[in-house]
Amino acid sequence: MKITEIHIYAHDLPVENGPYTMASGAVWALDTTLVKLVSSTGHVGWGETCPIGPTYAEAHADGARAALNLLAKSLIGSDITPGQLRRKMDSLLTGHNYAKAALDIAAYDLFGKTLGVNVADLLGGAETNRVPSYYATGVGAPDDIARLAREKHDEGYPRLQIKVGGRPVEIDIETITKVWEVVKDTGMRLAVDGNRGWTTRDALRVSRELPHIPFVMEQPCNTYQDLEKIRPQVNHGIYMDENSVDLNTVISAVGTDLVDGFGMKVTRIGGLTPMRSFRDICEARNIPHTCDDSWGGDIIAAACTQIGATVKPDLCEGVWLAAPYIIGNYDPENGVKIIDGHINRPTGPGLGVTPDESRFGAPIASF
Ligand code: 0XW
Ligand code: MG
Repeated sequence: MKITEIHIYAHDLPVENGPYTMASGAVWALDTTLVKLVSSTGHVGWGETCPIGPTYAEAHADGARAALNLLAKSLIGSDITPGQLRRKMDSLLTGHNYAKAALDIAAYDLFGKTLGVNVADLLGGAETNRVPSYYATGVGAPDDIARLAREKHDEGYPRLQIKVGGRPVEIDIETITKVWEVVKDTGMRLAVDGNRGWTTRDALRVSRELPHIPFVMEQPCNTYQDLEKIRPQVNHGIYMDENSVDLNTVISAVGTDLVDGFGMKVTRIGGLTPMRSFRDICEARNIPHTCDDSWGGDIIAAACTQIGATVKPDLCEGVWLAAPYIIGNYDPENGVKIIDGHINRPTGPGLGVTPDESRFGAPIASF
């Protein structure tokens, strides 16, 4: 089966009750890019990629669209199987994983819809139809974040990610301490995400001053080398997020015992094809990880949920979705939602969601 049409769409996702804040700044609206693949059998598959602004990672919306334009014109007539598509894309463009990811996700959706098989089954099989999520707080005042922690625990979230960085580290220490006072007897797991915002000095100080609080430090500092520097000196587990840009980096980080886990983004690593290899590398070394993305609507949400459902349950640190910040769903019927801190996995063929494409307007490019 061959790809006969590719359409690229741009769509605005305003942040409900924004802004969303991280160490690197605040975002009020996100610019997402969708791709629609049509096959020679008339089946349709959707993909999406939505960088959270231009400074979170080496990714931005116009960059995704430029790369997708370049790729799409040479992919008409290619086989729809994700593995073959992956190699073809790599022969046309080096790097740009976050753009290729949209086509890779669309190929899984298309392949699944063509076979009448759900994407989780294509990825090895779902362990659950109720996938745990986690809540990410944003950078905020200590008392506000502690209040939010209680609220999210009561809503049923099994895990909380506290955002820190970009301000005096004393406020971060106070925030973590106040959250711990609220959740310490609840079993709620904690990650403290610096989003590259701490110096190694700050990370060492936090770990020294809070040895009794069992959080993991997610991407505390800017570089891979920063993590190597603090690794032998901290009390807390280290999770890598932004630095894990490709499978090669993941193999090095796992193989050298640099990290205890990952916050992983499906689009950063290049889509569901490399994400399934990542999942298997982690399982081989018993390493927990999330299955997230930086932002995105129902297509990204479904892709993260499908792969998240296939992770060995005791290694699954949850699937983060932007859904709480987005008004409505692309798919009015099977849109992906978080209920009681968990996500009901869409079980229909492909990703299990079918967007109402009238929401996206006319394609910005068609091939
Ligand atoms: C919480 N997230 C998964 C969503 C935002 O894009 C940031 C990200 C993270 O963990 O860094
Ligand atoms: Mg993170």
